[in-house]
Amino acid sequence: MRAGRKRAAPRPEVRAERGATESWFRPRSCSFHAAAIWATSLPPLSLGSVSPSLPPPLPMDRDTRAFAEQHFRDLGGQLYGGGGQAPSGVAFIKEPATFSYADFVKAFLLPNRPCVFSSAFTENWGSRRRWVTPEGKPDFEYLLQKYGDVVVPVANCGVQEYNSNPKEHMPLREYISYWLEYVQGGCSSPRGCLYLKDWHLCRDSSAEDLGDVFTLPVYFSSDWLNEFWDALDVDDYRFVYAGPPGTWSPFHADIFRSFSWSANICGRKKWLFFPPGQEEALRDCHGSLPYDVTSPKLLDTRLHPMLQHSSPPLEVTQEAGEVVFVPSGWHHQVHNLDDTISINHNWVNGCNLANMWHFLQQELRAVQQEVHEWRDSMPDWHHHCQVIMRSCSGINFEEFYHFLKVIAERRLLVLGQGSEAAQEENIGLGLGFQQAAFDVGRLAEVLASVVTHPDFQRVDTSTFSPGPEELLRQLQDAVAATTTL
Ligand SMILES: O=C(O)CCC(=O)C(=O)O
Ligand SMILES: [Fe+2]
Repeated sequence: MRAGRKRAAPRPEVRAERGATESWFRPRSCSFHAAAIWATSLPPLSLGSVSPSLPPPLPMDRDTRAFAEQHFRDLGGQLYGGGGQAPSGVAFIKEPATFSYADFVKAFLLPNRPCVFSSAFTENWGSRRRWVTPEGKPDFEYLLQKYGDVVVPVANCGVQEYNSNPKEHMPLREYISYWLEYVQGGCSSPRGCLYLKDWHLCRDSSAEDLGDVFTLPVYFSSDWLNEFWDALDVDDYRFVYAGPPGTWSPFHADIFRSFSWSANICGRKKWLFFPPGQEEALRDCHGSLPYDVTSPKLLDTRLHPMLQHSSPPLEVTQEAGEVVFVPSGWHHQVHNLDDTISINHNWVNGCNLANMWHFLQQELRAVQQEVHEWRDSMPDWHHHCQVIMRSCSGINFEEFYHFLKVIAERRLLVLGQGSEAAQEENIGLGLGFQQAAFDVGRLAEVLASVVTHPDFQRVDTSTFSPGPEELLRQLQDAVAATTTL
C-alpha cells in the first residue's frame, strides 16, 4: 500500500458524488457561488520537485514516431480525433502475437477509433483465474477472503443526481451480500440498483499482489496521468468496477478527454459509443446532455429539437476477458449484462494531450461565463476563476503546467542520457528513446500554446522551477536535437 495519498482522482460521472470538502469535481450545474467560497480553502498546490528517477522504457520505434509526427503535422493544429460519422463497426483484434504497438498506434490511437481486443490478450491475468469461478461467475468467496474488509465506493444507479448517481462507501463484504440478495430477488432489491464503481484497487494493494491481478497491455503503457500521480505518490486513475446485471454508467465522456481501457474479468457489457461532436445533437432544449441515451424522453422533439440530426450509437457487446479501447472525447454509456467485474484505466499521452488542453480552456470559459457578473467588482476575479475551475474540473492551469513539467522533465532525462547510448539501447529493445522524442515534440507544441494563453499569463509563475518559458526552450532545443535521430 502506498502512503501519503492526498486525494481521489475524479471520473466524470462521479463528479457530484463526493462530500463537500473533497468535491472538486462538481458538475457544471453546481453553484459557482458556493463553490467559490469553499474552494478557496483548499490546500495550496505544491509545485515541489518529484523523484528524478528515469521513467520505464516506453514503446515506440523510429517508423512509428515518424508516422505519428506526420499525423500531427497534417492536422496542422486542428483537434485530434474530433468530429466525424461513427464508423460502421468496431474492429476486433484477435491475435496478440500478430498485433504490435505500432499497429495499435497507426490503426486506433492516432485515428482515435475504438477497438476491442480478444480475451487472448488477458488470458494470463491472475484476476481472470482467481476472481472467477469455473462457471464464469465472480468468485465471491475468494474476493471476500482477499478484499472483504476493503471499503469501496458504491453508486446507486436508480437515483439521478445531475448526470450522475449518488455514491456511498461500504466494505466489499457488505456490497457482496447486497449483490447476492439482488440476484436472488430476480435482479431487484429494496436497496435499489447498486454498482461498485471507481474502486482504486491499485491503491489498496501491494505491488506483488497487483502483479497477480493484471499485466498492463503494452498498447496502453504510454500513460502520463498515472505516471504523473505515481511520481507524486498521490493518486491514480486505475479502477475496478463490479456489479450485477442492470447496473450501468450514465452517458459521459471521460475525465479531461482521456482515453480509457476497460477489461472484463468476468461478465459482459453493452457499450453505446458516439464519436466526438455527435453528442451535440443529443442536447435538450436547455443545452444539457442526456443522462440516459436510451430514455424515451429523447424521442420528444420539443425536448430534444436536434435529435433528428443525430446518428445511432455504435453498439459493442464486450465479452468476458475482452478489452475495450475508448478513444478520447467519445461519449459513451455502459450497461452490465451479467454479473460483471472489470478493470478500467484512464490515460492521457502525447496523442490526446492537445485535447486535454482544449478541454481545460473550455472548462475555464464556462466558469468565466458563469461568474461573469462579478468580473468588475472582484479584484482577483481571474484567480477566483482558476480556483473554481480546479474545484469543478479537478485541475486548473497551474496544475496543468505542473503535469506538463513532471512529464517533460522525465522525458528530457531520457533524451539527456545521450542519444547514442539511448539509441543503442533502442536497437535491442525498440523502446524508450523514440517515445521520449515523440513525447517531447507533443509537450513542446502544447506548452507553446499554454504560455501564450492570456489566462495562463495571469498565473503567478515566479516560483515555478523551471519557469514555463525556460521549460519550453528546453523542450524546443530537445526537439531540434532529436529531429533526425
Ligand atoms: O463499465 C462501466 O460501467 C463504465 C466504464 C467507462 O465508462 C470507461 O471505462 O470509460
Ligand atoms: Fe467512461
